[in-house]
Amino acid sequence: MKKFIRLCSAALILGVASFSFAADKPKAEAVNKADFITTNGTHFSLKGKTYYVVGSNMWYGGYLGSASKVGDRARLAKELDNLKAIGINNLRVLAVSEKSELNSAVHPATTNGFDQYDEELLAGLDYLVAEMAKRDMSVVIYLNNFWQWSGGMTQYMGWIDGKPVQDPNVTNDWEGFMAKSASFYQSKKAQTEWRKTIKKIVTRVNTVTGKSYINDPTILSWQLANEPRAGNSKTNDKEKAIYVKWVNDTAKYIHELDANHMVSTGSEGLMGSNNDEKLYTDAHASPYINYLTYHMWIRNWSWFDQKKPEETWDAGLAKGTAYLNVHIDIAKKLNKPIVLEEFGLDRDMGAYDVKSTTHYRDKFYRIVFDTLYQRVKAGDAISGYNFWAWNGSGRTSRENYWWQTGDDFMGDPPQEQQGMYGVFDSDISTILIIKEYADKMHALEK
Ligand code: IFL
Repeated sequence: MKKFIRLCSAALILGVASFSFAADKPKAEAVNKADFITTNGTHFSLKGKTYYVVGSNMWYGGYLGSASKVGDRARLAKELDNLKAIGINNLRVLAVSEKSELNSAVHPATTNGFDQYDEELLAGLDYLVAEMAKRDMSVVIYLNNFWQWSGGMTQYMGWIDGKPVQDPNVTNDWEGFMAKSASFYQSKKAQTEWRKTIKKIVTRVNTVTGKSYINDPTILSWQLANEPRAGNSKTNDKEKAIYVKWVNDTAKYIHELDANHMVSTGSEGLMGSNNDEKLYTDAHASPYINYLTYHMWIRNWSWFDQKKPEETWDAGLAKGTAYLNVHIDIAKKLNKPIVLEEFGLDRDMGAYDVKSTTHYRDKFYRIVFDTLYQRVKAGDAISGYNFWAWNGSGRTSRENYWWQTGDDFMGDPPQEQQGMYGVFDSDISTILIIKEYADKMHALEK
């Protein structure tokens, strides 16, 4: 008992004490609050300095970290080293996937049904977090997906209905799919089951480091989901209110489990909020949401046509930069930071091949980086970005570019052609632009 009290006192002197009760033995973890990234008005702060997210998306990081046959730890180390070398300090990754019947969803999944976890695959996330910590990188971990490529919300609903999720499929029934996905917020059963998964992940003890996730400063924030939307294009006020309440209540729940980390939504911004500024603002005004997120997709949103680049570039880019700026102003009104946590563009003429050129993508990356950098320099609410996505050394040999189980994981998820938006390690011109702006952003960390 005396020893236990001494441990408590030591931990309290360092900052916060918390205890895990593995094998009935309380284990004290020394936690220094100052090691965690927090908000300071419209900026992130770490150890007295402003912290900028200079990041990429790599949803499959936990997959690579797994010791199972789908994992590839040597590749993970290489990807992290390469990203670190070009100035990337943050990754946005998927925590869990739900087993789906759809080919366009990743297989295997970490979750095979309610309470059925593939522990070996889940431990891949532990390995990833441990490897990122070694490289002084931070991670944003999302706990669900509005889209079907990782099972996600529709898979929860499929388990509840007891039917395979075939229809509505995002590729053949866009509106129907979104309505089904958003029905997740209203299902008591889905929310109860999902909270069990949230608790399992958030209160997890890392099997590699022995450290509780709650006490690990590598985690920048828990994120509710990838691109949650209130519903489809016909979402009504009642559904919007349900969504805002879901954001608030889930974020509150996560903060109750974990007092150390920030919580974010994963929202695309206005385009994922029915172009309704009130909806977007209400969701991010929650006291439990620490910063705003947004995404920018000029081709997905038909502002730019990759097959008619010259004709559509100017107008597309004008809309894109206006979109970048308007969200930064919304963040200022809420006095919170904002992160552009996804953006991307096709290779030239919509090619997927690793050898095809990236003239327009390079121009696009430069404009996005520069727009944000100028606003960072001006002291505005923008706190960084994650490009979508890092393919690194992943390659496909499929003639149709569609992912099949066992293929290399890429930043392009199985719902999309492999090579569509991801940056390969051979895309030198793009990588040089990423590095140029990463260096500029890091130079502003004071
Ligand atoms: O792959 C997509 C991903 O699901 C996402 N946003 C857009 C990406 C590219 O279409 O979150």
